[in-house]
Amino acid sequence: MRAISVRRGHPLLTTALKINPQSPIDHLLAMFADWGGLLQYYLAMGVDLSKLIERIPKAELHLHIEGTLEPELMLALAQRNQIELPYADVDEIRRAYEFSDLQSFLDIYYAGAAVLITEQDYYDLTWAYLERAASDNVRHVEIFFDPQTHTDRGISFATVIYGIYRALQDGETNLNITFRLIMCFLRHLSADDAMNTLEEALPHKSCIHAVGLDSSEVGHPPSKFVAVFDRAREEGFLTVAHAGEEGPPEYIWEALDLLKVERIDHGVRAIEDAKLVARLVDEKMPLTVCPLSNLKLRVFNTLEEHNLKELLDAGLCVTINSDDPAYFGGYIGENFRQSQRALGLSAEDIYLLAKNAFIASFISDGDKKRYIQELEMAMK
Ligand code: ES4
Ligand code: ZN
Repeated sequence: MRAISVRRGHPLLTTALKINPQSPIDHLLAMFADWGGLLQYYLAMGVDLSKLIERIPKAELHLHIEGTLEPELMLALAQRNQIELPYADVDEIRRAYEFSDLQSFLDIYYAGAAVLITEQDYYDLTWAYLERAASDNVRHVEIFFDPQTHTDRGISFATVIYGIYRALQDGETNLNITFRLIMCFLRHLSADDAMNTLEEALPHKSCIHAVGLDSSEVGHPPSKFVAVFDRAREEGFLTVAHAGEEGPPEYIWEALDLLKVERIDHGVRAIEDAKLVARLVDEKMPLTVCPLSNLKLRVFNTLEEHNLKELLDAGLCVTINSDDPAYFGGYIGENFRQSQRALGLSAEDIYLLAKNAFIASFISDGDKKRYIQELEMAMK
């Protein structure tokens, strides 16, 4: 299995030598031509970097707080709020997580979020995530929340944001994790709905750093939200957008040119467009990649086939994140560990991925420097 993934996946060999990665003869020729690179690659596959991964300080930049709702908490909140769930126990909930694509996941994800009612629910949800993050040595988080998932059920914007924000403040004080909050618009709903949500958020502007775009990608291009993002930037918000997860590279171009984003969330389909890759490299545009999410939603069939290493080697500012860890089977540490094993990432790759996240974050240059120094200490 592994030899096959080397043949397909080693970008130095395939791009520099223009070999046919499926041909065993070309593979052999390439092995002689780039012995050092291949040797390094094989060595990295066998090395146990889990201790290094565990101890390095991390920043997580792509995390939907609603996607951290573990089955245990879902059941507890359903009971507390007297909500009927279609599941009897934790095992039944986990068995329902049989996704075949983004939409089949989103259907279950929005249904699960219906147990969140009170400010305390939002606090408990966020606090549980922060404790998990602390155990992965996460030092900074930039979390997404989807107000429309809640306000459309009659929950007030204030309830949602106060609960999340209070937990984040407590996390900063008690767990030493700094934070930014990013409000996402659900792209399957109308641009008018998004504009109304933006207006609802304005009284809470000081708590929200940026706006983003998530939910069903295909058929809902960034161009649908130009006016909302223009207004958001006028109001002082930074912008990000999910693009190139299931959607085509054109959506990434639109996110850059029309929504003027600071980061692309996912962006893995950029690889299909060489001009786009060159632009992303040139602009040092970060990609918040989520390997286990992409695996679970079948963006890639196996983790060995994920293009994260290719993107990194192409010079892109790639970061590793967990997206919706309660649904996709792993928090950020697990995303690092499984990616390292499947792709043969070296200690240098791990360092770069962790450093990129601090560089790509929305914290001050002074804080970035401080965290990167911490990272360099942990590498020794
Ligand atoms: C999401 Cl994986 C993913 N993609 C788009 N929107 C989302 N919302 C929560 N998870
Ligand atoms: Zn996401």
